[in-house]
Amino acid sequence: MGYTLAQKIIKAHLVSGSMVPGEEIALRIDQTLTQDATGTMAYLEFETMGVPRVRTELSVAYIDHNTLQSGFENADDHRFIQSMAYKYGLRFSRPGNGICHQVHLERFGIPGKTLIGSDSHTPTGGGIGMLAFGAGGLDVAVAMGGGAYYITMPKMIKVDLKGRLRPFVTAKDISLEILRILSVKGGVGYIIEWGGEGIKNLTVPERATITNMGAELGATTSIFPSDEVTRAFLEAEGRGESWIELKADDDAVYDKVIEIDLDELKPMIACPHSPDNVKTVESIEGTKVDQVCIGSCTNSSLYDMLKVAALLKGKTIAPNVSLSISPGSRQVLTMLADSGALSDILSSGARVLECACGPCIGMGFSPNSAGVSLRTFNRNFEGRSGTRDAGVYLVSPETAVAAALSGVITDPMKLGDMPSVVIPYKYKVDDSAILFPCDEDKADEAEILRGPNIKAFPDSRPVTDSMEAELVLKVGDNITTDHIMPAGAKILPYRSNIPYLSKFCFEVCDKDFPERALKAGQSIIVGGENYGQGSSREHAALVPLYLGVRAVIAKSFARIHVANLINAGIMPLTFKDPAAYDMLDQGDALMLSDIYEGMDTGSIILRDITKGTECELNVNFTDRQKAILKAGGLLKYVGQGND
Ligand code: MIC
Ligand code: SF4
Repeated sequence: MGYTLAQKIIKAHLVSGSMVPGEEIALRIDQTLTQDATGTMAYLEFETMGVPRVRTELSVAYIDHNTLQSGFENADDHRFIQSMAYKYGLRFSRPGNGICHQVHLERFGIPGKTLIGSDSHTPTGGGIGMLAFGAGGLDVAVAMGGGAYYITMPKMIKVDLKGRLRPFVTAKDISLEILRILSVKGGVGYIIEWGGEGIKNLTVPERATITNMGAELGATTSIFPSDEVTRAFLEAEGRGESWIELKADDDAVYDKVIEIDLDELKPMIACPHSPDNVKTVESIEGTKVDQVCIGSCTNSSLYDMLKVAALLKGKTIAPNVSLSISPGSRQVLTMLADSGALSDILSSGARVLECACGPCIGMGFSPNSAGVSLRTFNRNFEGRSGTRDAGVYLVSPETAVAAALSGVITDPMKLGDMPSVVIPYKYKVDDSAILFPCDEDKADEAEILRGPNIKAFPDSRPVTDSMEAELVLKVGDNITTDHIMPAGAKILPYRSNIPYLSKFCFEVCDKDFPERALKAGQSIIVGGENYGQGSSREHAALVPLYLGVRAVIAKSFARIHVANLINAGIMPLTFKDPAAYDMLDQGDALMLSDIYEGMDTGSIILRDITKGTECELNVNFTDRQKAILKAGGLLKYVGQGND
C-alpha cells in the first residue's frame, strides 16, 4: 500500500511513535516561525529552557500582528523579540515587512520540510508542499531548542478538484465550499491533501489561500503536491534550487475522498459569525455594506492584489463604503507600486494600510456600530473585528471589490469581463527587512532588551489525584480562542502581561468571569463541541490557568487548544455521554477523585456535589501527556530533563 504525500513527509521526519491514526507521534521539525502576538511568550519560554542557540535548520521571528504601537508596549516587545533573535540565531522579519505566512511562503518555505509556527495559519506553507502546523508558543519553543513536535497521527482526507474555476470564482470560494461541506470541526483529526486535475490551474498563492483556511476546518494541516507550478513560483522568487517534486503514491489510501467540481462552483460567502456559515453570494445579494477589507494571510498575495487593482481601475468606490487594502508583504506592495497597480487602487478611494494583519485581528479599522463588513480574511468570529455588534462576512477579493463598488453585496460575476492579470515571471526580491543573527561566538555578549510590559508567566501546578472545584463557567458549542482570550487593539499589546490580560478573559461571553474565577480559587469550565477552535494562542490556556482553572470538561476540543491546555497543566476532559453536559450548571460544586487511576483506565467519575449526581468522563492522555500534567505543565516537564 502506498503513502499519501503527508504520510511520506511524516515518515521522513518520524522520531518516535507509529503512523497509526490516533497514536501519538513525534516529528523532527526543520523550520519554525513565530509572530509577535504569540512570540514574546514563546521566547520567554525558550529562554527559560536554557538552550544557547536555536537548533532548527531555520527559525524566523516575524513582527506583523502588533504594529499599531499606540503605547510603549508593542515597541518594547518588538525590541525584545529582535534582541532574542539576534542572540539565539534566528532571522528577524522587521515590522512592515509583511504577514508571517505570506513572507515565509515567498522567502523561506521549502517543499517536503516540516514547519511549526505559533500561529494557527502556519499550514499556509502547505501551498508549496511543506508539512506545516500551527502550534502553541511553548511547543514552538521546544522545537527551537531541537525538541520534537508531538501530535496525534491524523487520518487523511483527499479533496479531488475537477475542472477549472470560472472567472470571478476563486480559491477562496473553494475554501468556503469545503467549509460548507465539512464545517468548522469537520477537519479535526485529519490532514487534508489537495489533488486532482483541477490543481494544475491553481497558482501557489491560490493553493496557499486554500491550505491557510484549512485551519478553519480544524484540520491538523493541509497540503498540495510540489509540482511544476511550485517550481515556477520558487524560481520566480529566485529560490528554484529549493524545489523538489513531491506527490502521493498512486495507490495511497485515504480515509475520505471529497470531490469538488470547479466548473460548477459559484462565488461563496461566509455569513456572521462563523466561517462555515456559508451561502452563495447570489443568495444574499443586495445587503447594504459599510466596510470592505482586502488583505490578511488568506488573500494578500500579489496575484490577489493585481486582480483587485485591475477591477478597481478607473472606478470609484460607493460613498457608503470604506475600503481598506493591506498587501501581504513588502514584496507585494513594492511590485504593486512598480507596476502602477497601486495608483489604480488609490484612485478608487481605497485606504492602503500597512503590510500586516491589521483589521483581521482587530488592530484598527473596526467597523461602525452594527456595521456590515465584507472581508477577504479567514475568521468572522463575534467581536473579533473590534465591534461587538458588527456583522462580518468572509469573501474572495473579487466579491469584495464588487461590494466596494456597488455598496451592496453583489455577485462579482456581474462585474463584466475579468481583466487579464499576469503574474510576473520574476518577483522583486529585497530581503533588506530581514535581519540576520549575530555569530555564535558573539552570542554571550548580546544583550536581551526587556520592557516593563513583560511580566512573569503564571505558575502552573501539578495535577493532584483528587480535586474539588467550582463550575465557574458553562459555555456552548464552538467556543473560539477569541471568546476565551480576545485580541484587538486594546488588549493585544498586553500579550506578555498575563495578569492584565486576565481582566478580559471570556469578555465576549461573560464579563464577570475573571472576578468569579479568582474568587473561586480553583475552578472548572464546562464547554460544548469543538471547544477552543481558532487561534493557536496559548494565552487561552495561560490566562485561565492564572485565574485558577484546573480542568476544562467539554463535548470535544480543537487540536491546538487541547495541546495548549496540557502544556499549561490544565486537564482537558470529555463527557462519555454528551447528555451529561445538560445536567451541570454554573455555580455547581464539582469533585474529581482518583484522577491518577483514571488516567490509566481512561475514565473518571465527576461528582456534582451540589446536585448529588455523577457522570463519567473520558481521560485520553498519552504517557507523555500524563507526565506533563503530573509535572505541572510542559515547561516544568522539560525542566526536569524530559524531551
Ligand atoms: C489569529 O488569526 O487568530 C491569530 C491572531 O493570528 C492567532 C495567533 C494569536 O492569537 O496571536 C492564530 O491564528 O493563531
Ligand atoms: Fe494575521 Fe489574520 Fe492571518 Fe491571524 S489570520 S495571522 S491575524 S492575517
